[in-house]
This record gives sequence, structure tokens and C-alpha cells, in this order.
Amino acid sequence: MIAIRKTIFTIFLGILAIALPAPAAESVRTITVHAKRYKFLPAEITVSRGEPVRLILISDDVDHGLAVRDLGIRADMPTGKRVEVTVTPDQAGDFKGTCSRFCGAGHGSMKFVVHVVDKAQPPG
Ligand SMILES: [Cu+2]
Repeated sequence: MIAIRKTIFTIFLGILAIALPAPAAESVRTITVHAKRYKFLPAEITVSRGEPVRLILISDDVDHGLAVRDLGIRADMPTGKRVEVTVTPDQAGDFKGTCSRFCGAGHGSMKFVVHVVDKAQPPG
């Protein structure tokens, strides 16, 4: 009787192992960027070349936009919406971004910088 119970328990564990989804092999790094008259927060981010990064863009007041031309980023940031942009930078460097939607007197001072760095090489 005990042996049968053990067998059933073992089978149950086996089914459980099959049924449970394997953890995602790789999750995309996510950075949330807020826009608010007249700045981006954070105003600078650092990402790795060749690694996808997902930007979650949120306006905290009026309509804004984010444009980082040299990285091919251009997204509207309408008030009250959450906008996602995924980008995989293929070159290292500092890339300047601006607000792409006129949002008032300080619109021109809304700056954003993406630092793209080469991934650290493992030692040896
Ligand atoms: Cu703006």
C-alpha cells in the first residue's frame, strides 16, 4: 500500500514538473522614463550595445514626445498613456534626445541622453 502511494506521488511530481512552465530564458531590461514640464526623469540612461532594452514612457502632465534620432527612437507620449518602445542599440556612444512635441515655454530645454556602452568582458 505504501509502495503504491509512493508511486502515485512520484507520478504526480512528474506531471507537476511537466506542467509548470520553464522560467523565461531571458527577460528584456526595462527602464521607465517620465516626462514632465520641462524634463525627462531620468534625464540620462545607460544601456548596453547589442542588448534589447524596453523603455516605458509616461507623461506626468501634458503631451510630450521622445526622439533620439540616432537610435531610431521616436514616440509620442500622450497624457495618461503608457507607451512602450523597444530598441537594441547597435553602436556605442552618447546619443542625445529631445522632446518631440511642443509642450510649452521650456520645451527646448527637455534633454535626454542615452549612453550606450560595450558590455563588460568577463575576465580572462
Ligand atoms: Cu515636452
